[in-house]
Amino acid sequence: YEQPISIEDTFRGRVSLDHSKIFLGGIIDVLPKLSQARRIIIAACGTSWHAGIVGEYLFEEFARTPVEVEYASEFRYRNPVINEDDVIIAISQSGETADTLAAIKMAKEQGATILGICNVAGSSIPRETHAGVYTHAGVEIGVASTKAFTSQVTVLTMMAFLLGKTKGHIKDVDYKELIGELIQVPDKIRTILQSEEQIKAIAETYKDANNALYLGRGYLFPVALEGALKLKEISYIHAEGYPAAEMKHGPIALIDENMPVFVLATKDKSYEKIVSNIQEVKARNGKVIAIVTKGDDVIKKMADHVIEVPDCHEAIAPLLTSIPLQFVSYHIAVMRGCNVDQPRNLAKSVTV
Ligand code: F1P
Repeated sequence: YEQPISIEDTFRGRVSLDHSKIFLGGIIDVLPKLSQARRIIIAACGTSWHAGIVGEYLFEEFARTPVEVEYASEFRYRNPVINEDDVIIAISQSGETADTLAAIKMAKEQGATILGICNVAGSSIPRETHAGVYTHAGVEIGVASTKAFTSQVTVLTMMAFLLGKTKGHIKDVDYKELIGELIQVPDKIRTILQSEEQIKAIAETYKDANNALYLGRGYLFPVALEGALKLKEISYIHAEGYPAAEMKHGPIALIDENMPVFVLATKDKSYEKIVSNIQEVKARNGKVIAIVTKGDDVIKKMADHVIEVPDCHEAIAPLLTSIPLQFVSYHIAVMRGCNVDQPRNLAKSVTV
């Protein structure tokens, strides 16, 4: 419920009133270095890693900079090739995650430029970085990251637009339009939050499921991963997120009448393909819960349930579509009697 405000706070002072400029003071000195980077490596864990994949899609599309997204918990232990013209972006809500901290220390020793996207000012990761942009999500009480995730994606979106503009890949007119789209996100989330009763009914239907599948394409693939993680973390239901196009390479074998399949199906350039994926699930009697663009009557006729989100640019869709998935997980967890704020076995910052 706080997400419209945490995103507005993350925008504050960083977007001009006429929507023509983005100003990220924390990275202004390294913007030339970032513009010339041969590649960006994003290192993070858990939900922050999912934000990193959204970042990869954004940076490659708008700034045309190659991006690799690494689990910091793997990256730190292998022997990756790192160059002085690489920029590493560490994403961490707490700023204390031991794996992410170790990954950036290693990359720093090898001469890379290190940036941070963190929520907690003065925490260990920002202290190790050369520059960075704080998210302004405020204190996150629940262990499972929710508003921190959407604030991280907000910062990554601003950075990708700014970098794309700086590198000359985004024209002035498009820049203003993209910023205009981004700035509408808090109000659009307020609209989505009004679907609570409908989301509770969906949660009631699937609260006893043993498994769930989450599918998305393009910008919505990382949202599928994040949707599955939220369900796992707080309701202890086994869930898998997949790129929808991978379904036929394995997960389709799991689909039967007991399998709820959450499909991220808003209007974008993969829309026709995602409609085919829904048909494939329905042909195997799977239960489809589709997140769709408001007014989509085509998917409404095919899916068992639809949750509508307002129309938006496809690059903005992760910020909107992740909300109903968080919401469903929350209500399922409450109905199963789980402690939503403090799930078993999880810690807010993993410092060892
Ligand atoms: C990373 C993370 C969170 C997750 C849980 C454990 O934390 O995996 O995404 O929700 O709290 O840690 P951070 O590096 O973003 O603080």
